[in-house]
Amino acid sequence: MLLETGRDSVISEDQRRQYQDDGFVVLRRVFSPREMGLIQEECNRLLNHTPSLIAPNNLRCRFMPHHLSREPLFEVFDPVNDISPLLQEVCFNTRILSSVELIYREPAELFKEKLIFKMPGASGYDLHQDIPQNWPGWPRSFLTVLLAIDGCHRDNGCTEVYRGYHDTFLSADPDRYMLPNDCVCSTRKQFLELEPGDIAVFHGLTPHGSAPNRTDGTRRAFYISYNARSDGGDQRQSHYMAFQAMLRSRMEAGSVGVPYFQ
Ligand SMILES: O=C(O)CCC(=O)C(=O)O
Repeated sequence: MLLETGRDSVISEDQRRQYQDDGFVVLRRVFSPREMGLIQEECNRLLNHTPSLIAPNNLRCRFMPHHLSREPLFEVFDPVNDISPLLQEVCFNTRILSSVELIYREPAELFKEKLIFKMPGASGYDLHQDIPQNWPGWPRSFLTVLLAIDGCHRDNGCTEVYRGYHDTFLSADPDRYMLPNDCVCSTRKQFLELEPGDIAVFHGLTPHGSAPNRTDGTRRAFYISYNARSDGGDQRQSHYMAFQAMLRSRMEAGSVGVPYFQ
């Protein structure tokens, strides 16, 4: 066990209410500078010492174009726990898990996890809701804990969320994942500006996106998603099987080479 033990839930009743009302909440200094040093080193190890993993045909990896040159930049490991015992420990750390369980008022299950390296110049994400409307059985209780590994600010493309839309799908077309910008009101936008060790929790229907990283440093963040146990139980394995089958058929149709998982 590398992370500190002994601290339980970090969410107050007021913060829980805020999550219910707004669809997101920010919790500060959940992990200490020492813990964040370990997590940052782990991200360096994953990026620099496992270069054979990072390939367009590896189903674990995705790339994002540079916002100006369109050059593809490595973006994400999804999943990552099977190659990082430390990040797996983060997903089950009681500070996170008991906060999520207080929100749910019942046990939580890990649904998926992804480690995003937003490289210098990487494009942002268009506005979307995480729960795909056309994916039957996707748990409605799906939420994401965003752990800031580097400082997340406006200049490096922090996640931007919109308050109070988390009880409904916004797209009129269930097959359209990305949303038009005018389906949300700009006055409801909040930039999730976070320091390393802070977390934000946001609901799977909270519309969000981000701007490009316009700095010369990476902006790493760990996105850990859960569902309430009563909402389908432990679905992580079945989710990844279905997700990778979808990626595989997309890649095969796009003739980018033979997909594999490593
Ligand atoms: O990290 C970002 O820039 C946003 C990521 C995001 O919106 C997502 O993964 O759903």
